Amino acid sequence: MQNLTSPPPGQAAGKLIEVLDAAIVGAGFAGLYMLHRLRGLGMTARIFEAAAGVGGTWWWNRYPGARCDVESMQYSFSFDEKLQQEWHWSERFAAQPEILRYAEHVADRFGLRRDIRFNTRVTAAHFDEAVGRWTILTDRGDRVSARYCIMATGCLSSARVPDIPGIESFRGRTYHTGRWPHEEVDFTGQRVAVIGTGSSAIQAVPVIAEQAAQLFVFQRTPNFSIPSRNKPMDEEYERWWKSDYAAHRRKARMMRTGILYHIDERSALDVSPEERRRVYEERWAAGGTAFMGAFVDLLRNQAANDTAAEFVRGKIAEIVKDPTTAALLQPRDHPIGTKRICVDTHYYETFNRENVRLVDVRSAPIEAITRTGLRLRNGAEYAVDSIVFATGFDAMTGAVLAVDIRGRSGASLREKWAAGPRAHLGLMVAGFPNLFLITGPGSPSVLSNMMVSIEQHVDWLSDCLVHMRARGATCIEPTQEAEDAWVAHVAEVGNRTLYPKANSWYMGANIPGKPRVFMPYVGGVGTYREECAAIAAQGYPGFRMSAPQDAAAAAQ
Ligand code: FAD
Ligand code: N01
Repeated sequence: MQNLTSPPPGQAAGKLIEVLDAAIVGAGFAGLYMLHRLRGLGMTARIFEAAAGVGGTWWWNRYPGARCDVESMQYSFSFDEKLQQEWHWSERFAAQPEILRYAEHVADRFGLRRDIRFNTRVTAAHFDEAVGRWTILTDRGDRVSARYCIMATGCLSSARVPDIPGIESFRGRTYHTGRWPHEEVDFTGQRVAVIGTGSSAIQAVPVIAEQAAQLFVFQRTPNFSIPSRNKPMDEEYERWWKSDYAAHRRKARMMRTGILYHIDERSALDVSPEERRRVYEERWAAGGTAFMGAFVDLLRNQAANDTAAEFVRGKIAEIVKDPTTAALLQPRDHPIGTKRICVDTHYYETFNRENVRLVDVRSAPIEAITRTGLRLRNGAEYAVDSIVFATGFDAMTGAVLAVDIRGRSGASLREKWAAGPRAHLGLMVAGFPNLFLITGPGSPSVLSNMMVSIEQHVDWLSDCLVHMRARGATCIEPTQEAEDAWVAHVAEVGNRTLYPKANSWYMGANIPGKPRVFMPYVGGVGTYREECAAIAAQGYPGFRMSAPQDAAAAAQ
């Protein structure tokens, strides 16, 4: 058992720098709002953030073309009416610098920075049953004692570079989209390789193609992408949102994805081929992820899904002039939408440029990175000046498990999650009292407008802490039965969809050795919100609450 005066096994002692009500790990949107709410409850709280600034995703992902794909009027906080009225977004889908400015504005507006310790990575969090507190260690050798430990570490913050032999021998520059440098990167005149064709590459490729002398896009698996139809913010549209922001947000919170857009309640199979085409054309012309709302059963019924997939494959064939390249770009290995649907600005058109070449690394994988470029298994060599890894993240669990988290009796979260993540409501883990996960696995998280999901988790948790305080409780933990039932429910709902058919990062399939489990909750943001609200209204069944003196007893 760990106490405040002895460090966890294997860790340097470090000085006890402070005693807090709550330690928050991460200063992205989740951490920022969490800190704001906890302060409002009169708690002492501090954020520990590995980066030098706030913004999380938007601090790290500075690659060319990075922007959101949930409309900015919705991809923003709703908790403060003045904030949402006063902030003006310049585009339908804001670019990374503007979203980062927004995060910085929020931090300044609510005076959050004074309680954030930047350039500080949390390495371990160990629960001390004797006192019902967490001991948190950082890479600066600090030791912090906190009643509550809140992981706001992000679902897509653990950047991943594949294990390709020879990376260290490359003489040019290498970049990862999720760890982009802060100084401007200029590819003018360069031969550039982009590895990967997920959302990040699909945004970056058209912009890099405009600079580079030659761009090679190394594709293993093609993805479906819908044009964003991004444009400067329409004043009338902005006025409409702001005319009754609160009411529009309320509706969005009850939508399946937490995004206010029209979902056609018909089956794709119940309409004529002409009507189906008309609907798809309309959605394609409007742009964005709302394409997947064209019919209600696109993610449940393979035949329905095939109609949408075939429509997009047809569009790719229309746009891309070279038939071999077009065929390579057409996804055929997964139902549309079962990997995160991508949203682009002229992605497919980019392959009509003279200086851009698609390289199929499905048939001939990248065998090695050499001093001068890349070599494929078929012996082909590509000499380049820069390599951009658009190779994604150890999603949903990577950042949490990078921290050595130990609960009751020193049990390790890594061990508990060895066969896949287990958390009640995606929020709390049995055996790990007072540890909270914001948008954790088993919650709608990455299948939703993350701002909506972040606010919902932070609000639920804040209300829960108020409830506990009113009852003199300082310790909360889900029961094993409740956790098991929720994990089973998440799997059951997931299995009713087409999602498990794809080798996606939702399934952990992008990380060698990661258990193949569909991690997010696909039951819908509105349904999930109602479930969480009902649990709170009923006095938190499925959770055990206790005071410090009986915290240890509660475990027995
Ligand atoms: P993050 O923003 O990831 O912040 C987590 C923070 O925790 C990071 O700053 C990280 O440095 C820090 N951290 C992690 N581990 C530690 C540690 N051990 N110690 C200290 N600090 C730590 N979602 C949408 O809903 N709509 C979009 O349009 C959208 N676009 C996206 C575009 C890109 C390029 C990416 C990568 C993701 C996008 N997302 C989008 C998902 C996005 O991650 C979320 O919307 C949201 O920004 C997550 O906020 P967060 O605070 O939960 O996590
Ligand atoms: O990462 P990804 P991402 N050789 O995992 C390839 C959000 N996001 O950063 O599919 C060759 O999707 C890999 O190939 P394969 C969004 O949620 C949003 O692009 O494994 N290729 C794949 O093509 C998104 O889903 C936006 O065969 C290799 C790519 O790398 C999530 O972040 C923008 C390889 C990784 O794609 C992650 O997106 C950006 C290898 N050895 C991100 N290893 C918006 O638009 C990997 N790949 C809002």
